[in-house]
Amino acid sequence: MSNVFVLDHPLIQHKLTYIRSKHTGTKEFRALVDEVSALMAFEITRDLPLTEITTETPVMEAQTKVLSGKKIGLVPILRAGLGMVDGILRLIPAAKVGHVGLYRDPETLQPVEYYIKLPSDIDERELIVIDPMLATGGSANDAIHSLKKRGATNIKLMCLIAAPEGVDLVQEEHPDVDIYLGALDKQLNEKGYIIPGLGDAGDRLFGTK
Ligand code: U5P
Repeated sequence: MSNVFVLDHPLIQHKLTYIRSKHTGTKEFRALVDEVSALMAFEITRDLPLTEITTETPVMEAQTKVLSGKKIGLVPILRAGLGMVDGILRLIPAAKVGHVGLYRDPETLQPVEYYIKLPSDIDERELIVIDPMLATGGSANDAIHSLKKRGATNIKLMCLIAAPEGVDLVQEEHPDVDIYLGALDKQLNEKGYIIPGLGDAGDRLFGTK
C-alpha cells in the first residue's frame, strides 16, 4: 500500500471520532467534516512545488517563495463529496471545482454516471477527487476513469474513511493515484457500509434518510 497515506494528525483523529459518533447532529457533523477537510488539505498539499521570486518588504528586497507548477482542481463526487469542498477551498481558494454525479444501479450494482461538469483544462491540473467514504471503491474508481477518459493525468483521491476493499480496487485499477485518508477501517458489512465507519455520509451531511 505504498501510495496510501493515512493522515493520523491528532486534530484529524480527534474530530473524526465526533464525526463517527451517532450522537453528533447534522449541524455539528457538517462543521466537523468541513474542519477535517481543511486539515487534510493542509497535509495533502505538502508536496506542492515552490518557486523563488523577488519581493520588496518595507525594509529590503528579498528572495521569497510562491507556489509554482500545476494548478489544482477539486472534483467532489455527488453528493457527499460536496461537504468537503468548502474546507479545502479555504486553503486553496483559487482551485476550480468540477462535479461528478454517480448512482449505483440497483440491478447491476454498477455505478452509473448521471452528471459531469469539469474545468476545461483538466489535463493541466492536479485533480483531487473527494468523497468522504471509500467503501467498495466503485464510485471513486468510476469517477477516476471518467476523468482519465477526458484527459486528466494527475489525480489524487481524498477520503475521510476507507475500507480495505475500496483501497484495493482503486490501487489495482489506478496505481498512479495517491490515496489520502483520515482513517482506514476494518471492512465492509453485507450492505456495503464501512464498519465501524460513520453511516451514510450524504444522509448525515444533508439531514436526509
Ligand atoms: N457511503 C457512505 N457510507 C458508507 C459507505 C458508502 O456514505 O459506509 C457512500 C459513499 O460516500 C459513496 C457511496 O459516495 O456510498 C458508494 O461508495 P462505494 O461503495 O462506491 O465506495
